[in-house]
Amino acid sequence: MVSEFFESGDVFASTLSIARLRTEGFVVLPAFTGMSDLVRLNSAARVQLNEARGRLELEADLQYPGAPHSRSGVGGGTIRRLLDANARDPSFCQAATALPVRRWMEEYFGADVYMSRAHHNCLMTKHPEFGSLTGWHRDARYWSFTRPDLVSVWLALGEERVENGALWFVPGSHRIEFAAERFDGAQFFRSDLQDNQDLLSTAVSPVLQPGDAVFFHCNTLHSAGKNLTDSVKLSLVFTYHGAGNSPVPGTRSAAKSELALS
Ligand SMILES: O=C(O)CCC(=O)C(=O)O
Repeated sequence: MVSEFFESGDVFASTLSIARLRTEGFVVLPAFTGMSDLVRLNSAARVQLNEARGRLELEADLQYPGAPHSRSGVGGGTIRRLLDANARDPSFCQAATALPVRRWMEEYFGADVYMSRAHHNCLMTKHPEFGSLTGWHRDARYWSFTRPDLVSVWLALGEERVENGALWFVPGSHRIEFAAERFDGAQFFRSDLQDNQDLLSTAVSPVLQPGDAVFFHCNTLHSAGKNLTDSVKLSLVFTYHGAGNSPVPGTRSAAKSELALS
């Protein structure tokens, strides 16, 4: 099947968005997915969510604020992430490996591109009521690569805004070196410190329309709130790095082989 993914966005003129990502740590690429692909992705996502097969991460397992207390309690079966997304449906794999993604990443990294199957690579959900909020963090906190230079693509399958738990980002935070004490034991950015509060007051939450994508650096501080609407929010998330930046052997980052895009 010839990919028509992302033809609607002018991503081949990627230089500006790459410059923005380097400066801000994130960049929104509007209408990144064409309508027919978006329809396909959404129907595949609903099937996956209903079937709830394969490797799943439940809200109850994470115990983030607002999560059900246990798997056996009320809402205990609420799914947060359906893992191994690239292998779940051909449309997901196509989205993850689409030519415009590859070209953008090749230009950004200046190297051949690999997708991590160990990190993200998921259909991310945010359910009403039992979907938890995610505190301020850097994705690189638990990742082990030669260097922390990876970029994730977050593809909105529906509208994302503050009310349904959209992402928040701190512009430029990927370029800041923080002392270890600015994070708590679980590597969340502490909100009890004045310096941290000052920085977090600069955060923004871009509204995403269905089919928009936000690309963000693995060191960009980000968070997300609860879903206060009555519809589940669905997004596909994939993470990329350049050749020469490898997962450290023996770590979780090396637990699954990489997918070569180039
Ligand atoms: O949707 C959310 O709660 C944020 C997810 C997130 O930031 C992550 O998984 O790294």
